Amino acid sequence: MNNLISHSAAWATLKTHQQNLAQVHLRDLFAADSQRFEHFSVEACGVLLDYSKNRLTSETLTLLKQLATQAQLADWRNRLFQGDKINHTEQRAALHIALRNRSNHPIKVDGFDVMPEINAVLAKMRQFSDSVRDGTWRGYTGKPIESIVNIGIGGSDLGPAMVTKALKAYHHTRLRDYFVSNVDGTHLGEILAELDPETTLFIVASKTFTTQETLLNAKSARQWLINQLGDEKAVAKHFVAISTATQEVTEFGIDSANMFEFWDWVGGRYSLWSAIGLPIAVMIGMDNFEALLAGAHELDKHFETAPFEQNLPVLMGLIGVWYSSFFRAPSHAVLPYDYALALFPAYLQQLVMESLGKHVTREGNSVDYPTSDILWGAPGNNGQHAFYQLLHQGTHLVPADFLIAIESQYDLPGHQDAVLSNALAQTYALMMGRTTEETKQALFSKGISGDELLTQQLPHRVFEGNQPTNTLMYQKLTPKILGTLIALYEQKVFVQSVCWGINPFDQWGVELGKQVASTLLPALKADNVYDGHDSSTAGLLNYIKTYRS
Ligand code: G6Q
Repeated sequence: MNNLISHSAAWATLKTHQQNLAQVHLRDLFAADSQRFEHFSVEACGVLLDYSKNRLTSETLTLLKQLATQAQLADWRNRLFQGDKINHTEQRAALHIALRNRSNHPIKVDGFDVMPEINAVLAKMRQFSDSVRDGTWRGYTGKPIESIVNIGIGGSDLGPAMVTKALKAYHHTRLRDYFVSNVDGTHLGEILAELDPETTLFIVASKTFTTQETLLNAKSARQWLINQLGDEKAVAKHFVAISTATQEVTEFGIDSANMFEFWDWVGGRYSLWSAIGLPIAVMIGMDNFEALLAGAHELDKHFETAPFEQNLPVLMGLIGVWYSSFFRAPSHAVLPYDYALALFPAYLQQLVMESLGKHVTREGNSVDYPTSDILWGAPGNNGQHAFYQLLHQGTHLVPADFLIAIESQYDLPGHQDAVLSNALAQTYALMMGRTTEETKQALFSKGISGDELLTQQLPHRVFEGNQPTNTLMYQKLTPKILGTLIALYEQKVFVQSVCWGINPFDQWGVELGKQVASTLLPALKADNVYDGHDSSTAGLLNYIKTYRS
C-alpha cells in the first residue's frame, strides 16, 4: 500500500482548492476583506507574523491543518520534545530543544536525564568565556586574548558565524572574531596574516573530529602557532576544542581539559545551542548567550502548546508546504531588512536544504512531490538594487519572507525610516503589481502617448504582482529575539518534514562528499597517471598533475 501523503484525501482536496485559487489575485483577496491583516496575522514571543499577503484564504488554512492532522504533526511534535529517536537512520534523538530548555525540566534519552550534563557544559562555558573576556585567561607569553578564531565547517561554522555577526553590537570591545571554514589555504592564510599569535585563541569545532577540512586547517594553525611562539607547550594556552569525540581531540594534541563536550543527539546544523556556541559566548558574554537560549526556549514552548492556527512555526511550515507542494514554487527567498542578519540566508540554506533535501520518506518510499525549497536571499535593501527585478517582473513564483526590525542596532538619524519604508514598499508592490490601466495613466502623466506608449513602453512597465510574502516584524535584534527567530525556522522546517513524511535530521549527501574526497586524495598525491573513477574525473585529476607547480 502506498502511504505517501500525496495519496491522501487531504492532499487531493488541497490540489483542487489550489486550482480554484491559482487565478485569484492578492488584490482581490484584500478587496474582499478589509480586515485581512487582522485576520491573517499573529503575534507571539515578541514576533509579529503578517501572513495576509499570501495567496490563501481561511479555507486554505483549514485544509492545510487537515493535512497536518493527516501527517500526525501533533504526535511527531511530541516525539521530538520527549527525546524519541526520530532520526531513525542514525538511531538518534534530535534534542536541540534540550540544549535550550531553560525551564530545566528533565528530558530523557535512553532513560537518562540529559539536563545535568547540559548544565555542566554551560557552567564550563561560562567559566571559560568569563576568563577570556576579563583577561584572566592568558596566552603563552602572558598577554590577554584579543582574537578568537573558530575553525569548523558546516554546522560547526555557519550557526556561530551567523550569530556573532548578527550580535556584533554586543561584542566585547577587546575581542575580534574570525571564522575559518574553507580548506583552500586562502581562507586560513588571509586570517593568519592579520593575527598576533600571542593574543590569539583557536577554537577547533568538530562534532566528529574527523572532518578533513577542519583537521587540516587546525593542523596548519597549530603549526603556525608553534613556529611563531617557538614552543609546542604554547598550544595548551591557545587551542580549545569542541567535540563529541574525546579520543580524537587528545590524539590531535589538545588536552581534554580544554575540550567542551556535546553529544551525538545534537545534529550539526542544530548545534549552535551547544558548546559549538562557545565563540558566541566568548564574544557576547554568557548572559547574552543564555538570553539567546531563552528566546529559543520560548519559541519551543509556543510551538509545543499554541493551537495550530496561532502557532508561528506551524503556520509558516504549512504555508511553505502550500507553495512548494501545490503551487510548485521551486524556491523561497529570505530577505532581512535588518543588516545584522546578513548571514541569516546562508545559515538557513543549510538548515532548510540539508534537512529537507530528501527524496524518500521515513519508510524509504520515493516521494512524488518536491521536498525542500531552494532557499536563497540577501539583505533586502541591497537586493532591491539587484535581483528584485526578477521578483517584480520575472516568470517565477517566489514566496519570500521579509524580516523587519523596527529599531536598528545603530540609531543613525534618518536611516531606519529609510529601511522601514523600503521594506513596506516592496511587500506592497510585490503584492499589488501595477495593472495595464494604472501603467497607462502613469505614462500619460509623463507625457508619453500613442504608439510609443502602447507598443514600446506599456508591456515593459506592467507588473503582474501577486508575489506572496510573509512579514516577520520584531522590535530589535536582541540575543533573545535572535534565538526566537532561529528556533522559529528550525521548527518550521520540522513541520514541513512531518507533512512530507521525511527525516530532517540525517544528511547522507554530506557524508558521500566526505567519503569520495578521501578516495581521491591518494590519487592526487601519487606520481603515476591516474585511471580510476570515470574518464572525466581522471582527466581533470591528471590535468591538475600536469600543470601544478
Ligand atoms: C550538519 C552536517 C554538516 C556538519 C559538517 C561538519 O548538520 O552534518 O554540515 O556539521 O560536515 O562536521 P563536524 O562537526 O563533524 O566536523
